Amino acid sequence: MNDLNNNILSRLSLLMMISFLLAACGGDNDNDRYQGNPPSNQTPQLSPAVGAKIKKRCEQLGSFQYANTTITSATAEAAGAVTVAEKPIRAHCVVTGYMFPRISPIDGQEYRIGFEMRLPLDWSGRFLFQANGGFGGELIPALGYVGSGGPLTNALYEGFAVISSDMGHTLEQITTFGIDPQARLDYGYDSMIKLTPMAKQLIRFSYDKLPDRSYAGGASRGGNLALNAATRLPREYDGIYANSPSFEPPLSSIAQIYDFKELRKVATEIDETITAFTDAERKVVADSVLNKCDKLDGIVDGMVQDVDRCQSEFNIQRDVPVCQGERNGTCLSAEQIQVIAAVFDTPVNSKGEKFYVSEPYDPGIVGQKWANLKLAPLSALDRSAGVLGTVFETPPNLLGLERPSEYILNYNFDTDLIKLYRTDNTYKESSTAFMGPPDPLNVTPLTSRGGKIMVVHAVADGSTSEKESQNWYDQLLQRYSATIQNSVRFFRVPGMNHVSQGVATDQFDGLTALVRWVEYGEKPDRIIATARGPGNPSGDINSEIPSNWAPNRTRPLCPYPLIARYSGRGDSEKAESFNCAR
Ligand SMILES: [Ca+2]
Repeated sequence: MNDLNNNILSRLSLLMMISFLLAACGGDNDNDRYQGNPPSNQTPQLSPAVGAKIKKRCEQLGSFQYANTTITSATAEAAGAVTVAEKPIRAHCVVTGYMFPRISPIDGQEYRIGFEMRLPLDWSGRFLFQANGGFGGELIPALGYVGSGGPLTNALYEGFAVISSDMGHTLEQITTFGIDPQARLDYGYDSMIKLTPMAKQLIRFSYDKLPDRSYAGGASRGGNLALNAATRLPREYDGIYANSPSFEPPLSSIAQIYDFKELRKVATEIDETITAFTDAERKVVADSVLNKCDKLDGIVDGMVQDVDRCQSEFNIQRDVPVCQGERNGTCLSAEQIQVIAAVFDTPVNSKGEKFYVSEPYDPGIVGQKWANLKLAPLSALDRSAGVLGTVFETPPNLLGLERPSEYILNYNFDTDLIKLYRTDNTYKESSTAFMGPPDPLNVTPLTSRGGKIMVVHAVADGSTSEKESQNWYDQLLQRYSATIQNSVRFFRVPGMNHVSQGVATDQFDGLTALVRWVEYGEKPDRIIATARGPGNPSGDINSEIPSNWAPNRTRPLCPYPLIARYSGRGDSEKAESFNCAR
């Protein structure tokens, strides 16, 4: 499931003035080298976090008190009890609890916001809000994973204190929580708003000081939530990290239904849309894309870095072999070409009105994860239909729960989309509003005080289209000019599928790059990404890496609109031979 969209500029100068005044009054440890009147395209440099040792035994953290909060356990986790890439994670305390228990007046269900927090004994002075993906409902360990393939590190390993939450409902409630209006809001953004100040006070209780620097990060829906933090909590967070987010989750979800209905037209088994576009046929299209686009970045290496030029160079109607007889895996039928073109193009209703974005052509569509998402069978869509109907529509539509196939197959893009925008006396915010981010171009409350935002998006995503992030960044460039690159950057990962995998260099550490930027002013001019071929130190091998790639091929991820272009010299398997250039 997924996750898009918009905004205020008149308050900019006032907000900047206020933030400078606050900095001058000595916010925790902001340094003062930008006090005074910085040039308008400068933002203050936040100082680095300072670490601390925990001041209590783990068990003592159980006595932490905070309004509307119950601690259920506080235990010690020894060094190495959890690992990342087979490396031991430092000793830490694990604190679990919940906030705002209540009985819903609407459905009589008990709801509460469950959380898990991990606090290193030897702490870096940093806090991460681990924004989780999917529909919530489970307590994913607060290790601080924020996306990418085969992570070699995570926030807990790096010494952050990390919180994870179930977003205000349990797994058992996952298909029905949308009936309760507050549970909708907690899932959308309100649990984060409630958890953030509590987590910071638990940090103070543990280390006798608040976090110096706070970050929100996640992938997919988690990336969307992190972007919600950017505009809903711009004073609480210094750095925002989002991998393959959606800016409009309700619409990206409905676009999946749209794709399914298109693909069904050419599926040989009607509800198994993998038969509409088989592995072999995806390879045919990927090879056709490579044939047109691989060389555009200066080297034929199985990767298409020049994503934008490729979209104009490649034409599926013209460049893919058309079957002369039956489909045989070496061509596409004429009808198939129309359907695949519609799937990649912007979804439209019967009047031609667009409601989501297009998806770029990229050779990474051969990836199994792309297929699992884009070519999901009816049975998989059925599992999400209940949530779509109950959480995203106003009033909640139980059809998705009771007869999911009917909900999917009868979905009407002319008359049903409006339900995503509706409110009534019980459900006072529409899903397009509460899923947010509410005003994604309004980044200056965060950036004017030195905060940074980093968005990474897979080009062959299959779920949340890379075009969502690209359109957002194009609008930021339009609104704020190129100076926005001092505070907000967007990186594309060619060949990668949703969050990770695909035919790509999908292993990278964006969070560390963000920390270096926020706290040390080191602009992320390139992030080194590695292919996870055999021998990768994560132990998590990507079996889709072609055998003619070095197993540890590296490429720079470049800040959009720059692309990784081969310099013309040097080892083409190494990032150092590539420049981030136009
Ligand atoms: Ca290439």
